[in-house]
Amino acid sequence: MKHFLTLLCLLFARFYANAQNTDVLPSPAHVAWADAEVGAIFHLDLVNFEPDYDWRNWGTHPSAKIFNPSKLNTDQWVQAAKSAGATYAVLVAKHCSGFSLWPTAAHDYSVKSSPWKNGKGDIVRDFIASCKKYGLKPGIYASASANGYLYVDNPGKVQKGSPVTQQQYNAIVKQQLTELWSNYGNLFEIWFDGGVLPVEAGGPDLAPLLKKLQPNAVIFQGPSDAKNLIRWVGNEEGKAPYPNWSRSDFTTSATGTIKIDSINGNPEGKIWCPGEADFPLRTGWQGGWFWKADGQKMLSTDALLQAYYTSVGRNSNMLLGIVIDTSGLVPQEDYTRLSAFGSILKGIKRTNIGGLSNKNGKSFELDLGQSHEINQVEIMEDIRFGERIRRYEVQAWIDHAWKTVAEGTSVGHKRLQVFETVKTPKVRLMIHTAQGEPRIKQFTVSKLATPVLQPLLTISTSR
Ligand code: OTN
Repeated sequence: MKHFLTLLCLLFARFYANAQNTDVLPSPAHVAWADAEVGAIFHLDLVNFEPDYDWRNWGTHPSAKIFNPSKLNTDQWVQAAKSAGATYAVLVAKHCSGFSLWPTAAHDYSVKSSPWKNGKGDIVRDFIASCKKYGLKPGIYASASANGYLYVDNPGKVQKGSPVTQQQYNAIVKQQLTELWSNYGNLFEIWFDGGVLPVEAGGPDLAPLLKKLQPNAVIFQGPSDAKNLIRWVGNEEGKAPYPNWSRSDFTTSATGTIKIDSINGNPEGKIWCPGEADFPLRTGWQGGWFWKADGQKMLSTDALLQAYYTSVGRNSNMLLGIVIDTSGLVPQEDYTRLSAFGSILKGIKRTNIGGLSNKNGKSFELDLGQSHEINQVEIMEDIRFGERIRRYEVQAWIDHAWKTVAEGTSVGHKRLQVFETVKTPKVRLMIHTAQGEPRIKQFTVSKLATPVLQPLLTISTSR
């Protein structure tokens, strides 16, 4: 009896441990966001019209009168994003200057004081309408952490000399966010650049507002008590670390600093908080986020492809920064590069040679019928049931033996790995370590054409 009870306790402990380890799950918003994979983020601000402006030189902010993007066309922006393969798009509605791209009632530093459309325009409204028109899910960035007009520096602290106190600033933040989160419909993603100053440190209480107004949006670096959090990957190069677990013990910085803890996440982490890899198409002035007529460079399609593999291919979403020039358009050369990249992405999706979907278990074999050349594997977990894989290996049958072609740890929504081409009639996926029974949404092997493969072989495939 004693032994029986001990055994029962052991079995219960094991069951409990497994349940514990698989019970941190994504919300439906998280799942939809992971499925969206590629997004775009648009930047346009007063600094485009006055490139010498430094928002930290308090009291030197440019007049709203210089803002006149006379050919502004948000349809063109969204079409450019779509041509690159984006399924969602985020508008920077207020960056560090504090100038607001919608006619906020909180203060006069906005489009309503500009000559653009005689002060009657609303870029947020136009942008959301264009997203709807072209089927992209809309998001809004309006960080609380910096505001040149109101003398606010990271992480959302009012500086000496400001025309407003911290409490007044918090009220302005809440008012502006209430406008943005109430007047433009459901948002797919909300961005807090640099995090949000915690309430205990004197910041605005935003989690209840999010819950009330946008309960289904995912929140980049939101307040730690908010739902649907996502985190930063720690760089602006489109390079998620590997492993890159969807779970974590914290969201990233709530302090506005660049360094973040636990960059890889934690497979046993307390919250579901996957990474988003944001990076701009351009490099140079203003980090490449904002347009300038000269002196910037653009990423090549090879570099964009590498970034896709080190973001989406490492269980992160890819958020590509697109500039808007002073005429109010995505420059033609950027548009051309974006659509070239989009065509490459589409082409990649057409190279599948064999695969399986929606299977549970730890070992799967793919019979390819006859010998085929392959150089890529794609593994997806059904993350609705959590992230269960901890270590895996993919082998191909070559010269009468199983040979390892890929191996790794985190998978999550998607893992892509490329390797030197091999010819094989069958492939197997073995999950060596897991928490609970792995749920495989998809396991696919494919052949990438040599020009596409070449730049990818230069990135490390397992780290
Ligand atoms: O100067 N910066 O603020 C900066 C330089 C290089 C890379 C990032 C930053 S800011 C950084 O932006 C991230 C999004 O790209 C996150 O919001 C981080 O929290 C923020 O510190």
